[in-house]
Amino acid sequence: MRNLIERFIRPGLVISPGKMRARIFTTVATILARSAHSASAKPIRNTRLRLGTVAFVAGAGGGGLFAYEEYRKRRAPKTVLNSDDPDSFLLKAPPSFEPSRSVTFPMDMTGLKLTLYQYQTCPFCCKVRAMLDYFGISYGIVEVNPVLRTQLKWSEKYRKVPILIVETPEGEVLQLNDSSMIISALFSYVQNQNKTKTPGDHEMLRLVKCYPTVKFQDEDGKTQTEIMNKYFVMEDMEQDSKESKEAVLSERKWRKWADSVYVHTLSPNIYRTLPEAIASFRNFDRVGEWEKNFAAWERTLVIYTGAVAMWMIGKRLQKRHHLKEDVRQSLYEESEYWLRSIHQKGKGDFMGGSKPNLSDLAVYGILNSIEGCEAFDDLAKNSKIISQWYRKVQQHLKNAPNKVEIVV
Ligand SMILES: N[C@@H](CCC(=O)N[C@@H](CS)C(=O)NCC(=O)O)C(=O)O
Repeated sequence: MRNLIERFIRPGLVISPGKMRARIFTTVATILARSAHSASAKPIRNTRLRLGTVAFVAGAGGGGLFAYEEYRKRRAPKTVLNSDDPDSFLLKAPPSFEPSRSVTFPMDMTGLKLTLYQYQTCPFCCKVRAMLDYFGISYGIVEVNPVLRTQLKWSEKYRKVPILIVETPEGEVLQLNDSSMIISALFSYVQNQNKTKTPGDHEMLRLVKCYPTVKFQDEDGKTQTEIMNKYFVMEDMEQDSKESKEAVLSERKWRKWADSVYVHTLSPNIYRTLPEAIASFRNFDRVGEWEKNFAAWERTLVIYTGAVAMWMIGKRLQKRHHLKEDVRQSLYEESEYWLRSIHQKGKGDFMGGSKPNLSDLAVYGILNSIEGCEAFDDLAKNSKIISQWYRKVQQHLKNAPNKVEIVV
């Protein structure tokens, strides 16, 4: 039985599932034929014994087949169903929503017109804004109604925020989905521009094609989508030193940690109890200036239905992401882990050393999204992350290029 399974499940052996099944059937049939042959070649003393052997081998074969199928479901490489058309980034025209606010940096040399579709207090949107502010890239903001989401109706396939609309000087209109992809693509663009010193040399479309969306079936057969390379900054690493390669890998690792671990500690904390969930939504109402963008009934609807829904969802998320019974402890522990890792690196106040890198900006954005909530105040009292790191990133952001905010 073990041999049978081992024969098919050799690590590193990639063969198609069809071929694999055919092989199993052939082998089970061979074993059955061999056992029948060897049984008929010798004098038969006990017919029952022979039948028993055949039944055992057939059972073992069936068991092996079952075990293999189970194994295959768990281990099979994710089946790529299709990857998006490379031109799927292109829109015929920008969506018709006018920004309600615009952030302008007079020194912005990108030549791009950016419009961010966002929720002011969504951690992924805060990550994008932190990056844009830090590098002095101008943008307009369209605040999306979190319940009705009217402002996203134009987006055919993707219905999450942030979405960034990029209008290039050549007249192309691009739709960029997913905070990490947006950050990587924009950062790559700015880096390349700085290197070539040709602000007019636009290559945004070429860059975004490095981040295709791929659909695949996960182990439970559900269709999932993934944006390839979203933590990769597209730049020439050939001539870079070993030290800077390590820095690139570390930045990538921590950006991924921010999205796959740290961000998941937020919701169960800010929606920990129903009163806390309502208070959090009231804070979003205030910080997001909802009174400017939404009708009074919309705000009330969002605050109360949102709070009840998120309080219930928060419990599920707590289990799914294996947070502690006292969810605050998970928030404190992950925050301390981040801070400790910076200290262990010993290169400066930030993960990026003496100045924040993209992972610092990602973790900052995530925490910034809950500033004003009870969970943030508790974190400030119970972890040094706020005083020793967060406020320092905030200071760097304040020192970033001159910023002019215009409320339209
Ligand atoms: N991986 C995405 C996640 C974006 C995301 O989940 N955004 C939430 C808001 S915080 C959203 O739009 N949710 C709406 C929905 O899931 O339908 C990113 O990094 O941008």
